[in-house]
Amino acid sequence: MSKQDRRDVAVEGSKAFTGIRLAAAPSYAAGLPAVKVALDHAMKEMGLARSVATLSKLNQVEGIDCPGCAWPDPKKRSSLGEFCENGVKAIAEEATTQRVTPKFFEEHSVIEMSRWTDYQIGKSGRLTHPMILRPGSIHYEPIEWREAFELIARQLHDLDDPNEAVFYTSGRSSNEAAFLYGLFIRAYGTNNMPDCSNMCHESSGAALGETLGIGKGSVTLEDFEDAEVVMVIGQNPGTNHPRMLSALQKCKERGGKVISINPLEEAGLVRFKNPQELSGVLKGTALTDVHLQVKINQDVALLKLIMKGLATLENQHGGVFDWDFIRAKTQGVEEVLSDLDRYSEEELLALSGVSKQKLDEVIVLLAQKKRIIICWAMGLTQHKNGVDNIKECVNLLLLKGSIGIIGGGTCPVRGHSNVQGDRTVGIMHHVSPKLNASIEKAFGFQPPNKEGLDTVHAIKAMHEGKAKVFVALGGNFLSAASDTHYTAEALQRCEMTVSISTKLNRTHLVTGKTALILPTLGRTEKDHKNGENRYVTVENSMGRVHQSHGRLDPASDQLMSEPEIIAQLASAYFKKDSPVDWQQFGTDYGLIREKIAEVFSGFEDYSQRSGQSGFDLPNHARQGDFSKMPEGRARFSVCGLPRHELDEEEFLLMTIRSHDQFNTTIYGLDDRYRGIYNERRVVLIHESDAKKLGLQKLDKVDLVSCYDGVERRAEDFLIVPYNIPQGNLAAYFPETNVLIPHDQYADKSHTPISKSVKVRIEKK
Ligand SMILES: Nc1nc2c(c(=O)[nH]1)N[C@H]1C(S)=C(S)[C@@H](COP(=O)(O)OP(=O)(O)OC[C@H]3O[C@@H](n4cnc5c(=O)[nH]c(N)nc54)[C@H](O)[C@@H]3O)O[C@H]1N2
Ligand SMILES: Nc1nc2c(c(=O)[nH]1)N[C@H]1C(S)=C(S)[C@@H](COP(=O)(O)OP(=O)(O)OC[C@H]3O[C@@H](n4cnc5c(=O)[nH]c(N)nc54)[C@H](O)[C@@H]3O)O[C@H]1N2
Ligand code: SF4
Ligand SMILES: [Mo]
Repeated sequence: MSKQDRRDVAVEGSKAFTGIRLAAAPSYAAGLPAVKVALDHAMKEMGLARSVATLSKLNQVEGIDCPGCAWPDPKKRSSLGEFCENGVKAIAEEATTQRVTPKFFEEHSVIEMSRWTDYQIGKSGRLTHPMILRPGSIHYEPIEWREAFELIARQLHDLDDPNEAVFYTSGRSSNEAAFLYGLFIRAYGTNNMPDCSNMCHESSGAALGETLGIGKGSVTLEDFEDAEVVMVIGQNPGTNHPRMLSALQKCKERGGKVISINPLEEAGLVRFKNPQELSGVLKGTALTDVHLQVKINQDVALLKLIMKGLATLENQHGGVFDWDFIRAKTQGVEEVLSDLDRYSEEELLALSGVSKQKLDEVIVLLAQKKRIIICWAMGLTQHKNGVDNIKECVNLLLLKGSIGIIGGGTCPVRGHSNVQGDRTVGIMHHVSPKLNASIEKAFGFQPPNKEGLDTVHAIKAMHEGKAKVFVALGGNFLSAASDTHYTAEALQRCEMTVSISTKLNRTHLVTGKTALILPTLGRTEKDHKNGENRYVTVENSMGRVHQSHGRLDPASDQLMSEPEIIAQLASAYFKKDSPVDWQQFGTDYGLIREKIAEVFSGFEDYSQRSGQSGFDLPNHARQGDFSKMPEGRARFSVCGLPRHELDEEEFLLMTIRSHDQFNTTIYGLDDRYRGIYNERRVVLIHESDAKKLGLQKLDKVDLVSCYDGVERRAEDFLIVPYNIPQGNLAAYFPETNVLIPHDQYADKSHTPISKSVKVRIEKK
């Protein structure tokens, strides 16, 4: 065998095709096929006993909080199980019986593993021991916990400036872990806290903060029962938030209407067979009343069309806009209404690509309704104008007086199960003088006042050698971030990269000079200490905080909980030289919760109130109270149209999730709801666009982006003709992240432009 060194590590995995099958997309989501797929996954990964132990407690009161998405649990839980197919897949992925042991690392070098697909890497199983990849070595070897902490502490001390370290967070960590992590990072002396939100709902936080004064949504789950209209924009709930379909079903049963705005007609939004109800399994509910097939990133044009139509009706008959609300609670309406006059209907219709007839249906539907909820996700946030996309939704809701009422409001549907909580308890690269003052009061040290790095700027800093240590609490930074090859170089230039992880992923293989893997407990596992089974707490997408209790024996007796790992690292770094007693926080999470309650408002009697179905955090937008805004009012915003200067042969590509993945974790190779089986390297294209390029179904192509004269190439994709607007393409991430330049991101929020990448297609 030829001698290999670290330079041979592959940044992208195997691109070999896996044997595609295409079929018609199903006419409904969920139903019995979902139950079957879920059970197959559970049995294959966990076996019967572990399946029963986990699934019977999933999302039940004081059970395991689903590690999938952040959709909330209903107050009344179903006895048939309160979870979905993808919740089961998330559990099975974590509670798998496969193990990545020291022997595994002895047998497989990082070079060999780097050539596997993400699917193969993930299927290797749970990490069992702390491991180290020493400089120059291509095999990880075991390391004692104590030695690992000492090594990291020494490396952190060796930096010239704490701002040369970067501390990433992914949204699965508990409030307790995230708070302690943020505290350690601030005590160490930096605000370099990029987190997965930066790539996700940061645009929502920025837009909602500026317009309504709170970066979170205003509705509760119960509001769906009272809503007259729910608009689902740029979101695929059938796959990514499956139990949201039950909420839409309830809304429909009470006479509500559902409007979907999406370049794809996602199966999950068409018809839903609720597996938790016998009648649902048999009949199903038609969910979408009107689907507007908008072109990629033309939502602002479409929302302007809707508001123009409503303004015309208001001028004719009145009663369409809520002037009492607008006058009492908002500012800036005149500018927004006069700005609408600058655009012609023809121009906006051509941009948005929707039919006039369907548009009129939506305008009529909205005209007389007030209880309107707008839900959205990555289809709105991951564009250059992501923040404006959301501000335009807020404009519509403010015109209708739909915020701060029962059955109406904003609903950014969050991704990871605790991504919202992590932010609430202090994972934030921006400086908050108020938070710094509270921390100083509670802990007796002064947190740093220099702005920290977000995800895109952290990557740049590492690439430029300005940041040298990368620590990740969860996640898979390399595969999740844009510009995979640039991000790889950034990580490889670091002195040290550290991952606190449950499962093996690509970020463990493309590393700094020294790399450490610190294996941690997952949500499903018992967290025993001093005879006590500890629990953690999380916040769902609607601001409710509750407990999660692990139920399974840990994957290995070497695992440490996330709070304990952070506490040990902090102790190794500070020794005795800190006003914070880190060790006791690592032991007693109740103490962490007491401190959270001291630092943040709304957490009074935290431990006790988080029991049963938990408690709601304060939310002034939900109460319709905008008195804390600078002018005491909610703000309308004038938003421009996005500009995409596309060359003749260029398309706009959205990089989306299949039904068989959780971000960079690939559960399987099928995208059942889109009729695509056993292949991920596909590109969805309109039939007429394919024809124009002389392309046939399953032809092999490369996707190529060209920004600032630099060509980036995603090789080997298969053409799949699909019902998608002309000029638009769709393909899965993370395979397509190689195409997205690291310096292309949203204004203000800095979220990468994952949903509007300019590419051309090259036939092979
Ligand atoms: N099973 C599963 N669940 C998940 C995840 C997962 O990977 N798997 N990920 C979790 C995370 S972290 C997140 S953030 C969420 C993501 O949840 P989603 O945002 O639903 O996920 P995406 O697949 O990125 O889908 C974006 C949707 O927006 C549409 N879209 C794209 N561009 C546009 C546009 O310009 N305008 C409009 N109107 N629509 C557009 C796409 O067609 C697609 O339906 O899901 C969470 N839940
Ligand atoms: N092109 C493109 N890129 C995108 C997106 C897109 O739509 N298009 N979406 C973006 C979005 S919305 C997001 S949120 C990011 C996701 O970015 P990340 O959060 O970084 O990625 P994940 O795939 O969710 O992380 C999976 C890894 O987390 C670890 N893990 C799982 N559970 C736990 C746990 O309980 N504790 C710890 N410590 N580790 C755990 C496992 O090792 C697993 O391999 O990706 C972003 N990237
Ligand atoms: S909707 Fe989300 S949180 Fe609920 S069971 Fe499914 S994946 Fe888990
Ligand atoms: Mo996300």
